[in-house]
Amino acid sequence: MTTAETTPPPTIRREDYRPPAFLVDSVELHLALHPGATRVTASLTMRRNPAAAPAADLELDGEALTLISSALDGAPLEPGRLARLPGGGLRIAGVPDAFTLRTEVEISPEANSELSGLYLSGGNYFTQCEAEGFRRITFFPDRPDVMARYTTTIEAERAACPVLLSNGNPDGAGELPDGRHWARWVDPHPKPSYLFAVVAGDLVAARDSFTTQSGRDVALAIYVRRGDEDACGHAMDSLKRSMKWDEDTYGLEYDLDVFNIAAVSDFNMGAMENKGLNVFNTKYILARPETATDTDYEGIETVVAHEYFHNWTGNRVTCRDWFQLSLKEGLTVFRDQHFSADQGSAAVKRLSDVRRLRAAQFPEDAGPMAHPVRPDSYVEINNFYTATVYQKGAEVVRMMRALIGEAAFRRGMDLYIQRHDNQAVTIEDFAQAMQDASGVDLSRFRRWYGQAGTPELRVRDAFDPASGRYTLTLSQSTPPTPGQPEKLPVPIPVRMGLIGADGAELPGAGVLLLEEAEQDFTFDGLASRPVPSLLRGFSAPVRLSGLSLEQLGFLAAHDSDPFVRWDSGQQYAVAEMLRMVQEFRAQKPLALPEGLASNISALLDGAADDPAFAAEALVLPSEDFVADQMDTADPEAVHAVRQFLRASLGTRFMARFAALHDELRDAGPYRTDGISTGRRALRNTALSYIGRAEGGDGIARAARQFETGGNMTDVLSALRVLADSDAPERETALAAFHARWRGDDLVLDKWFTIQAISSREDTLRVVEDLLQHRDFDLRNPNRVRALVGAFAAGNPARFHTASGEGYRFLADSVIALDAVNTQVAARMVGPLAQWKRQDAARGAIMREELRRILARPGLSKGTYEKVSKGLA
Ligand code: 0A1
Ligand code: ZN
Repeated sequence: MTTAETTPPPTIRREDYRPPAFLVDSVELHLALHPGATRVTASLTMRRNPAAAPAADLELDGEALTLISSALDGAPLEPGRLARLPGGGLRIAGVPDAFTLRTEVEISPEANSELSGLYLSGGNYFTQCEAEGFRRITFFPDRPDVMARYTTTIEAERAACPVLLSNGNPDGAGELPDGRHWARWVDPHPKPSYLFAVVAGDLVAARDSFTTQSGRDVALAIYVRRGDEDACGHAMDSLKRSMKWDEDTYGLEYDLDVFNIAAVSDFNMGAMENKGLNVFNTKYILARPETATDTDYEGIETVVAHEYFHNWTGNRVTCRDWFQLSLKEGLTVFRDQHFSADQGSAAVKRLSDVRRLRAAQFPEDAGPMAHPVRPDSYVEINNFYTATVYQKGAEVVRMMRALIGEAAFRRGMDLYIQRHDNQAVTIEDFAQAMQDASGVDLSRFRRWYGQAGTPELRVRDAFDPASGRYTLTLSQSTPPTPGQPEKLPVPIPVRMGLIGADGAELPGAGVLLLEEAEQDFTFDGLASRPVPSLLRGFSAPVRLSGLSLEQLGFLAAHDSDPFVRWDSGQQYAVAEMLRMVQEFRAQKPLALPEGLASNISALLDGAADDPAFAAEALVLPSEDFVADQMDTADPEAVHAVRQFLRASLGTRFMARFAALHDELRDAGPYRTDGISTGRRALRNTALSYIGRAEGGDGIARAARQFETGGNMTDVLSALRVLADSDAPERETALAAFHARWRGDDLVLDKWFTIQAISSREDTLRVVEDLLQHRDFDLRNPNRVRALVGAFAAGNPARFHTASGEGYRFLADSVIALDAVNTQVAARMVGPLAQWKRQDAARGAIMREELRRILARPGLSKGTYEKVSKGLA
């Protein structure tokens, strides 16, 4: 895992893909669990791959394994035929065409702070094998195109581990001497090693069942720590709705007798789709009204659906190699977004998906780690679980569906699964199925998979009153990205409409397909110049420019498409904020722009009709989003402008915000339907404005809401207002929150985050103190993300403090983390690598800090890749 100072780790290239020399038909695994020394015995039934170049020797991946014994077809292997490979793998010389290999290794779950392979969390055993964790459990050709049938036997001490779980269906259990017991699991479906899982420990299950469309009963269970079984209802309900949705939408039925989920508090990511045994970060399972926010509830629904949907898109049909990661991830995100949209307000769901794409993926696509949805090379695959592979990948699938139509897309999915069930395939195979099912030529469209960078879409228009002809000129270009200086045009579906001066929709709405660098589209028979409504529903992941402030204001008020209405309002605000940033830099006094004020006023007028939409639209564009539109960011100026606007809008509309805050109080029990969450969102947006207003009673309101709030959404919104203030109520509330929730790690994460993202000037000091807090733990990824991640990625004003202390803090954290958990460490580097966006002075310090990290001996290859690419 670590690299010598002098030799940079190797780059893996897509073009170097070769089929595996040996295949594994079946795997018989036996795990004897002990915290410090677990014995893993693996019997692999193997044969030469007829489709591969012949190889004399067998090479297996392995990492952090102690080899105890090995035998080929029952005969112990003489040491002379065995060699250890540099990374820890094994080479066996001169193997026959077909054979059974048996190896016995020892591993230490206790010593595994990487949380990849088999590890301990709170005394219980969990595994994480994607992408390359199985090699930390046993010697194996650990690559997704080797698909095998697994039988797994687990044995452990009964008292410590009453629950023993693995993939597939249960197939026997029994007692052993010395208080130990065993359980066997058989997974009938061939799978790649990254989908292997074992969970063992003292867990309790919340249970339910689901009857599939063909009438089979599936036993559902969610395993959690004792005491948490009452917090699984929302996850279970989301699971059953996902199972039903996949049947209704794609005819896809679950394929085992049991579906198990286990929740763990120490986890590198959100969750993992292991076959029949999903492992989840507790953050995406546990929810009670008093501990989880509306955002948490939404996250649970989405992630449960995502992992469930992987059963077909990812597990039954898997990836040939890791360059194809978006084959499963882009498609599965597309599916979970579609599912969530179907559960509530599709329009509001789309806004928040787009907001997330712009916040995470657009900057990535414009930065030093920019890569195509199907990358060409990597050093550490764990660095490529990115917003580009996931979110942009989903946008590409979405565009494909728009191009070929819904019915053809469904036929394409059927064909894809029918053709490739139980295979490890490529993105090309997916595109081919869509092309064959639709008859639409997608050859140009495939550029979306190979080209990095966010296309820029520009619009010009002209109207000829004499002929009534309106001409829209659309042009596109994609900026250069590392390794890709020249870009080709990509097909961009632009869903659009035309709006008349009175705000009415005119004929001519449809989808324009921009395929060339520039194209004209004409509309005849118009009485006057219309306003174009472009990119309805955000029909393509591009940056749109060319509309005037006036047109944006008009669209924000009149368009029938909620996405364009929301986005035009946001773009309007961005334009004004950029202008104000210039004024601030020129030390001119700031004033509230009347146009912006009247947009907000109009939103407030209509707020009651659609509170969820109003809540989204009333929030000003984030500091990062505004800075992202500048040639050189100015975090201080952007922060000052945004705070000024929040305060002046709060002051101007105080009475109306106060009325919303009073009227929208929850009546009755907590509910998570779209109406209820929309009302809470709007109410808390109002509170946040009042909290900044001059002469307002925001602190008193927040303090009251903090004390009496009946759910975490309201309590946390109130605490956020207090934590941002200098009021004495701040300390009292933070202390009370800590005292009340110190036993609940997910809630305690919120306590860390709220302090890390406070706009107060002393935030960095506070964060540094929190790093020493007895409840802080560098080994827990959620806690690290809650404090270090939230500060570096969620508090631009304080992270980019001119002194460079924020940068030093992050570099120190990365260095400390790299010795504990390299995956989490590498993921923290991002904000430092964006130095080109900052001014020269900040950029120089950021580079200095990156160099300091790079100079550390024994740096992991993941962190090395992020830092060295960040410096380039
Ligand atoms: N396949 C999972 C994501 C995942 C990736 C890597 C992990 O460990 C390093 C864990 C989870 C998903 O898409 O949900
Ligand atoms: Zn996934």
